[in-house]
Amino acid sequence: MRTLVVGDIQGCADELSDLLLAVGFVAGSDRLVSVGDLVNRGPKSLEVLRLVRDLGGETVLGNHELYLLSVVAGLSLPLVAGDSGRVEDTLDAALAAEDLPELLDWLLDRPEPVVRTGPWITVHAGLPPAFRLPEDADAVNQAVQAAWCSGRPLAERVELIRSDPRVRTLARLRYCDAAGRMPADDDAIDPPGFRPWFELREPGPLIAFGHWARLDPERARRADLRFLDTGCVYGRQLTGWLVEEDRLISVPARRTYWPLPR
Ligand SMILES: [Mn+2]
Repeated sequence: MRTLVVGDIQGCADELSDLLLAVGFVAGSDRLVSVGDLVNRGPKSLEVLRLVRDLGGETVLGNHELYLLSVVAGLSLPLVAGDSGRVEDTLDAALAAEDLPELLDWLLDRPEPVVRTGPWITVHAGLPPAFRLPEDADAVNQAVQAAWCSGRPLAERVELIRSDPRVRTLARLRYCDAAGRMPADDDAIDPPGFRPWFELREPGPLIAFGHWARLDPERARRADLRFLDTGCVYGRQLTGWLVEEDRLISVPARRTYWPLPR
């Protein structure tokens, strides 16, 4: 049995199929783990959710899954073509899917919906400097699964999850300061007083992460990091990490689905 940890897919179902083919992925025997952001901006979000679920895959919550939840719960309005100033979403097919409730349960009703622990760590964006393993991971995972399974109305459950500052940080962190504070502008490049989160953590267990298509992979080249977001939706590559062989493998995007911001 092999394990493939795949970077940000963002609706690029064709490239996910290409990557599975490239590694000779054996359904039913090999294991698939996603770093999150399965959906949005690419063309086939629903197909990606179904494919990863049907392969028995696991994922952690990315910011785009949190956004999908917000839209489903009526807490955010979906962005449509023509909205001025903001790019549109590509979640329509997922939002209309009859099996969306089952797909959301698959995302959230699991023991480790936010941070996957074990021989290595899987998280969407990163871990702040003081985040303790496994205690803090256990606490946020339990909080999110408990909220999702609380039986409360959907909007209340999603609000509980998306307003949890730990969830927000783990799904969005790029730069922070020594206290774990993030810059006001999420998209700023090298904001003064802040550093990439991994430069502020002591070396520790190996962490697989994504969420940062503009990060130079050389900057994250470290024995205890596997950085997997190579910007497939932006026309670059989809990358996976074959854990047992400790090998990165990438397939090219079939086209540019979205402009890389800035
Ligand atoms: Mn992300």
